[in-house]
Amino acid sequence: MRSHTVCGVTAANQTGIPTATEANFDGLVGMTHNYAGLAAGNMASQNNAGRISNPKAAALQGIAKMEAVAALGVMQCFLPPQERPAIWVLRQNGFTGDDAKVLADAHANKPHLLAQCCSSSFMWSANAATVAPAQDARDQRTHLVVANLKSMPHRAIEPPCTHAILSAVFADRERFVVHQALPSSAQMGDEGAANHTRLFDATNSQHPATHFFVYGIDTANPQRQPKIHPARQTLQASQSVANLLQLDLAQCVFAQQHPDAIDQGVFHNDVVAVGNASTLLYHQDAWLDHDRVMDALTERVGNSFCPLAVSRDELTMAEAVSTYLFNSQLVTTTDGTMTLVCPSEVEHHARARAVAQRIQQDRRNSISRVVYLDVRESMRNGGGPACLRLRVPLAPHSDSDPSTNTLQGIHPGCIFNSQRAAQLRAWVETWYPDQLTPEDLADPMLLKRNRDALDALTKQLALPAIYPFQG
Ligand code: SUG
Repeated sequence: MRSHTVCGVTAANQTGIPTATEANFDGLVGMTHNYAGLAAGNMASQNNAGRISNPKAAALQGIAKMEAVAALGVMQCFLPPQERPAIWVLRQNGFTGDDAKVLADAHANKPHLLAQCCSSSFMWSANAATVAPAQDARDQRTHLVVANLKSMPHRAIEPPCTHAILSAVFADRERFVVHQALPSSAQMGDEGAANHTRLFDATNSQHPATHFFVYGIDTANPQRQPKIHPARQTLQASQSVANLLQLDLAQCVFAQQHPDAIDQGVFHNDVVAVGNASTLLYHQDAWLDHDRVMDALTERVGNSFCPLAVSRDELTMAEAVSTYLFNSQLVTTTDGTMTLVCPSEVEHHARARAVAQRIQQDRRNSISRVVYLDVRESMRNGGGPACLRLRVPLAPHSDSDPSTNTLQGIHPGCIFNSQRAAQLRAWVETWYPDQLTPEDLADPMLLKRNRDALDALTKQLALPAIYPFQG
């Protein structure tokens, strides 16, 4: 590996105001949040299978996380949960009768299918869609391509509702295009923004942004693929997403995940890399053809490109996977510097914490602060801070001309602020169970409660009907 850890001379200028405002949309944790061991190749999901979950604590951790990130000056928004259990999926699988009978029969005969229908996996909104802002798209509109998540059955049920939610939140068709998920063929596995990073030169708004797509397998050339765990993202899907986003392909870089990394539990690229503006923090063994990838990024991102490699000597891949150092959020704060928002697992791991400190103390990059957040309930299913949020870069706007402010295109009910935080906390306290066991998932009262809770929430947020039960 050639050394790419020292940033270009212009890196110090990265403290300039970002060229585009970025909104972070966190997925609200659902009230059936549980540990069913559903995600093959995701170590935390496998290791915590069967554990009793704490949906209320999980949802409150998510709200506290949003508060902490909003306090850094980041535009914070959120997406409502999906309806669970997905009773319609049970019916598609041949279960009949009223809802209580469907649930009881599924619990008795196909408990794994019931668990899939109860997952709160939509909360990891980094997998909801891939996004490109208006300034990067040929038609000057912001594009969102819903991810098909076809590799994991419990996640493949998310896209229709994700599409309905995103269409309601980004309802302004002049500004936003919400695309349906790609067709779910073997060639088209798409896991959304978890495998996509938009890099740009914060010192030069004229320089086009670079879209970095990472895939697990090229189905036309499949010899280099993992041996143990599934590769979820295909090159073919990444290319189709880039097309739908209306990007100039000259500004896209496609890189393959290292198959050994997938086999060690790197089921998404955001487990080993995080980028912001022209900074890219990543593990040395993240990708095949490391040097080619770095050359391509250096050429496109421009002089301010600031790659920050972490070597395997500093942190093994297994440590990266268990601590989720790279699943931190890297955000530009109001003073123009960057903050690394890490899961508390990093703080409690001496070597991972040392890496975070080393990066923070190195004056050659823009990262001036590290903060630690407790998202333990999500982490136990393999979802760190970065998994919990979908980044939506917005067009640059001038405060003096509010008509150019694309925030106006976002559904106001989904914009997070202190009032909304209080409202969401009260809503969670009212509806969410403290604990959930696998048996609880078959309780018809849980389904009814979930529907009542979602109905109450969508009314509070003034959202249109987005769930199947709302007809
Ligand atoms: O798809 N876990 C999710 C975690 C997603 C993390 N997202 C990002 N890396 N962006 C997954 O593997 C576990 C559910 C369970 O086992 O009950 C789960 O789906």
